[in-house]
Amino acid sequence: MTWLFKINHKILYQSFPAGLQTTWRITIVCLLLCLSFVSHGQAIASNLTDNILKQPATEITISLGNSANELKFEPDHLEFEPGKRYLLRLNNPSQLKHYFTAKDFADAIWTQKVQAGKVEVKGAIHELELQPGGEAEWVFVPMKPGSYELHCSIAGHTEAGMKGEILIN
Ligand SMILES: [Cu+2]
Repeated sequence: MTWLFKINHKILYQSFPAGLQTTWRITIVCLLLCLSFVSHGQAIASNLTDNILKQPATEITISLGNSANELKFEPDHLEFEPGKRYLLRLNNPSQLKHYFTAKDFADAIWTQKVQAGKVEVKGAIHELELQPGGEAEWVFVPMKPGSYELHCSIAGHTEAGMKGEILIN
């Protein structure tokens, strides 16, 4: 590979008029610098991802409603630190269907997976629907600090108090 590059370089170099040779040399240096930065950056990124995925996940549980069928999240305030790996366990102990809706929060995290029963979903998730007795596990890494709202999008539930706040800080 190197010899091929050298030959190509030499041929190209000699084919340029004298004035352009310096420009060519500078271009090559810049190109090589760029390439080394890009590959270095990628190496750092993949190391980071590897390290984060090896982290044991911090477990946090949230209930959507409760056994008395009160319309609230328990707890209704969650806090996460950016760059740490979390396992959020969601459950619905009530007799009503509920949603965990937190679109801006979902945009501020990197989701590794959502698992419900024997199904594992990868990629971006914005909303989870939990049937009575339902359970789900959400594994993610918070990325963007901020304060995000959480609510249940079933008609009337947010108004009745089924809302909360999620902080990444
Ligand atoms: Cu609800």
